[in-house]
Amino acid sequence: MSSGPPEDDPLASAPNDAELQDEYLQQALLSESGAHPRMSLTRVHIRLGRRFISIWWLLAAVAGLGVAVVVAAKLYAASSSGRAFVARHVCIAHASSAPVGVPAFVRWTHLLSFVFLIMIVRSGLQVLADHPRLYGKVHCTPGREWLRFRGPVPQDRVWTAKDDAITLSPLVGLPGGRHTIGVARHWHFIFDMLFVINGIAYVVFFFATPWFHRLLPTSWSLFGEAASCGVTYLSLHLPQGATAWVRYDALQQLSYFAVIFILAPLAILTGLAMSPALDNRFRWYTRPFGNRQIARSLHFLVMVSFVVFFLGHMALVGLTGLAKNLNHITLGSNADNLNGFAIWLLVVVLVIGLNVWAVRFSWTHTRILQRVSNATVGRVMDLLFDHFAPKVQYERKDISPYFWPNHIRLPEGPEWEQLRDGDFRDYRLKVHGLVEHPVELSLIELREMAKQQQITMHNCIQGWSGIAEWGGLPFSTLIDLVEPEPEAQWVMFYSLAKGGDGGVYYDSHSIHDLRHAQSLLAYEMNGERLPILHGAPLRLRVENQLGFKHVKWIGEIEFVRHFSERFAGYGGYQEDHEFFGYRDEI
Ligand SMILES: Nc1nc2c(c(=O)[nH]1)N[C@H]1C(S)=C(S)[C@@H](COP(=O)(O)O)O[C@H]1N2
Ligand SMILES: [Mo]
Repeated sequence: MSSGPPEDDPLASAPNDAELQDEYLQQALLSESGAHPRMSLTRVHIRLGRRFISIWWLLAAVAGLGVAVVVAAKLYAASSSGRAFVARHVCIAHASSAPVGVPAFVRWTHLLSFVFLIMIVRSGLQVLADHPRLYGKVHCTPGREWLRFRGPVPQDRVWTAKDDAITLSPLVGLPGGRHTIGVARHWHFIFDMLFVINGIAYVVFFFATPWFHRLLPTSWSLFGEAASCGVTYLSLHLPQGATAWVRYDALQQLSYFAVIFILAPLAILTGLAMSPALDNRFRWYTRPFGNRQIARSLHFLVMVSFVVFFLGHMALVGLTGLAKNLNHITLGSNADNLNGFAIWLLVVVLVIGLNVWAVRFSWTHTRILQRVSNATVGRVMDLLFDHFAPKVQYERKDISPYFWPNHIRLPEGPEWEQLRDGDFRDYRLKVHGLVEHPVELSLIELREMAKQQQITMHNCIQGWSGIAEWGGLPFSTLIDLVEPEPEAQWVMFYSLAKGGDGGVYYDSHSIHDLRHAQSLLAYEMNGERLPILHGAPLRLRVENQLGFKHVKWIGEIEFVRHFSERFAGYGGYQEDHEFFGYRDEI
């Protein structure tokens, strides 16, 4: 019986981070080609019924609507009823207890949320580029997406989700390149955590000080006043009266309130709704957002709303007295000098510097970024998510009509061909390592042991998902059969296929996760024999983890003390080669 990983994989003996990083960089920065187009507005199409039309038409329609609204507002504002409405609802509310000025706390949290959001949006776009389609239903059927950033899915060949990923310029995405979702997620989650901490600090301050008088809507009249502001702004005038130093106008108050107390929480909640650990355990949590795909679409629309708000906010800051406004928000002074403007310029330069540094760091210190993320984000995920055993079951009617295939390489070579051509009669699953009873099991033996069926949602890290029925051997039965030794805490799954850069595709799971009722060695999909495309003869299901950890074409299983003993030591092929997080439950 062999011990250790199969094959003479060079990485098994000499894991070399520098080489892996180099390979990663080369792959990710492969120049744009037909198969890997760049994300650009020109390629974005939105679906109208059965047809996809260019996003430019939508933008033109929005611009046309904007002009029409301005004309209507101008006509209304000039009419007697419009004048009466604006006079009756005073745009600048007279909240008497609101504090004057901008406290240091608000200025700092404002600055930090700006910096964090830039990083979050840029890395989020990079994540989006890895599956550049957005769906309005639970299924991810090609042609049924409502928004796409590249052309239709080719029908004449197998087209995996990896094939579908597009390239992003580092000017737009963090870190830029193609299929750099692992690194993008590290930045995304690190800055998410900072954003949340900053947000919590702000909310505490908000309710602990009189500052809440500035923003909290406490009377219905505010909406009439905001409408009056709207008529004024849209007819291209500025409201007269007190400045933001003393109080916000009603529209400003409502929009700031909405951004902080509606948009930001929605960003967090819709983001969490994409987690397999949450979705496959607490369906009630995802349900208000519909499902993972709708949550993903909403997450995107929240991002668009932030960007639109940001542009409008900047424009109005400029139009309503740039120098003073910037003094308010940077220095907390009401002076008319250019000090605030100078500080603003400095911040812009520093933020650009931060982004240039982050892109460079992503490529020169990829492993360090991954380790920092594992030690922070990974730890938090362990603490928050790890004890949730997946248990959600869907019904037959929920099964997805289309299930994306995903891999870079199928198994190959004469041994594989022999197995495949023999209908896997000669297939033997080898289970070894730190166990009392190592075994080799044929498919027939596996089928005879115990069978479980489950209808679950598969969550790919790239963004797509699919519901399918899986039938196979509950992993706990295998654990009981082989009796792991006490020091065995992790289980390695070695595929018969290689990964994209060569070397055995593998991943690892804790025995804790594998004892969950929904951890399965599957040989059936949707009531039929598992197709080769989806991992025949045997593939893994561990429903609280992302798809890349569900190894297909399993050849060997090894019980070990810790995954760090194998290959480069980060827990799996994608963790070693693509710098993914060490267990991705979100
Ligand atoms: N051997 C092997 N297993 C693999 C992969 C792979 O590339 N090689 N891709 C993983 C990824 S990223 C996903 S999302 C799922 C996809 O499973 P599917 O092809 O059945 O959809 O398989 C996982 N298992
Ligand atoms: Mo995946």
